[in-house]
Amino acid sequence: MVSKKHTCKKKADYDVVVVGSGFAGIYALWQARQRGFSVHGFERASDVGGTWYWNAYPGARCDVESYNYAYFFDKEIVRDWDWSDACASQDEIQRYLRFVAGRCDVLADIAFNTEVVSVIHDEENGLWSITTSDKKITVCRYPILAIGALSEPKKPDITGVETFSGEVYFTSNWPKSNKVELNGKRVGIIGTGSSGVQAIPEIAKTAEQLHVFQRTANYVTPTRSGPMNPELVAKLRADPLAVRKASRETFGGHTPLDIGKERFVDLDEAGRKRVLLEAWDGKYVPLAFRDAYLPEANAAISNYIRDKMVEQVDDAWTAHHLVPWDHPYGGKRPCMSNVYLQTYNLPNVHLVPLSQTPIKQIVSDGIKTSKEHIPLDVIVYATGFDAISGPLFAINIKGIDGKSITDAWIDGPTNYLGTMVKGFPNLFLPSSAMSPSVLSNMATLAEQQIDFIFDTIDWLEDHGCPLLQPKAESQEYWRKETLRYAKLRPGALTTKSWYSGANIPGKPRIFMVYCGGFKRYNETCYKELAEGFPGYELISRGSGSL
Ligand code: N01
Repeated sequence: MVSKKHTCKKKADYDVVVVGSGFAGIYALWQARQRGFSVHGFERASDVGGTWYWNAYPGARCDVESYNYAYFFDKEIVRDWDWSDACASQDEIQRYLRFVAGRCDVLADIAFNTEVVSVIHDEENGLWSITTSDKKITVCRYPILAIGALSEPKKPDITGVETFSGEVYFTSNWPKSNKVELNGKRVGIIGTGSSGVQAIPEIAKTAEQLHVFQRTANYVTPTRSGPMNPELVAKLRADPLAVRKASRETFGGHTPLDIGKERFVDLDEAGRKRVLLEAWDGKYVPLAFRDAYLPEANAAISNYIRDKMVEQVDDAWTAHHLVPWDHPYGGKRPCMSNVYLQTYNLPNVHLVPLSQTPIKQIVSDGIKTSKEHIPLDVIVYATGFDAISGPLFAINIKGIDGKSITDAWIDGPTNYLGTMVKGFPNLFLPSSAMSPSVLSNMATLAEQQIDFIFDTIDWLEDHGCPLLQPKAESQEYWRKETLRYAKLRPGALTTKSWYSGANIPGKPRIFMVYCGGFKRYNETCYKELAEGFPGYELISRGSGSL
């Protein structure tokens, strides 16, 4: 089964095993095939899609533009897929990923409904053993864990969770087969992050009463949802590879379209107001200024959004509590919706700000706050994820000397260039910690990281198939770089967010996203490749460096 093209003598079932079939997983399977490797995929869901498979809650859609949050590696795929909306719904994105997987002819390579439970390094042979939920072991040379950064739901940490006798749903694992019927029911939803903000307006349409339990208010700006612009589509289709190249040159990995052209520092008060108003109307207020990352520009943007949020809510008390006064724009992942705030003007929707009236306990027929007992038929948890490191910790991953990833990262994630960890040679972790991941366009990142991973694998094949791992000093350098850029991002180190693990009790507080920009990240990766991986060390066997 091992491919003929490559000369490596190590015996394995496959050259490459890909775990997960979201954006990165599908592209990894295709790249492996293109480059002549034997490959097999595992997926715990019954279909492709990753995050777009599981998060099928009402209202789920991409809050950034789908034509941008899409693959660009294949001209025909770009030509043949029509988005029905600039910000496509969850089911449309899942259908898109199925379409791409079909076009890439990788569906038959994936074992669906098969969860990977352990990934163990075989030091003697320089291989990896993957054990799946059906107790089978698959041996490979290059495991790629394309399991996403937001695939391990946070377990509810509220007293009395198990006592509730009504219906319980999680936005992160919304039922697919049995239709959820909320019509005429008293629903409580906990959480007002991106998922809650999208689900609340939809649930409010049918629920008899909807109580929203909000711990922290979030910034909510308009989305650019709406019909596709034909001129833009033509532009993207004309030369997808050029679009991709240009996206990798930007800060966030987005197609370089209409972001702010003017700099905050060059404008007077009236000029700044004009730019903010234009940006709000054009629905790109977060990027109103070219230097939007500067603290003064960020403060102006934050205040502008707060004012705009207040304007949309009729009741002054509700408006005040829906506005994030405690952190700057971007400190937490901002939310986008054209309908969220107006939902609170409906008579059946009630905000419960937990800063004023915290939840005391969940009881069999509802939720008790410090002020009242709220009877409920349904509780929806939109409480987020054990992000970035959580999905890796859910798998028993063991590297050199049997050391687990959980132990290696006991004080927080450490790696080099966001994809490889010392002690886990030839194990690749796309969209993991210390990469631009969730602060960039994840689709652009999926293509970039998988390209870089396979360029690395090709290099290893050309150099006698050694094992590769980062040097300790490279990891230390990358940790410092990640921290250096986090310090420049307004609110990154002062806001309690899942970016730094603050949503999970006991999790080490480390800012886990590289925010030095996509361009710099891409250049750093390819400088390593061009220079023969000076930041890494090669291992011939066991754990000794060559
Ligand atoms: O999760 P979250 P999410 N008691 O962690 C609250 C992506 N995404 O699923 O802020 C009470 O953001 C918690 O409160 P607090 C996107 O990257 C993308 O909404 O910790 N409340 C918060 O309000 C996003 O960032 C799209 O104080 C509790 C909420 O639950 C990421 O997924 C759409 C609580 C969790 O918010 C995660 O979003 C949707 C408790 N014990 C999601 N525990 C796109 O459109 C938690 N909370 C692309």
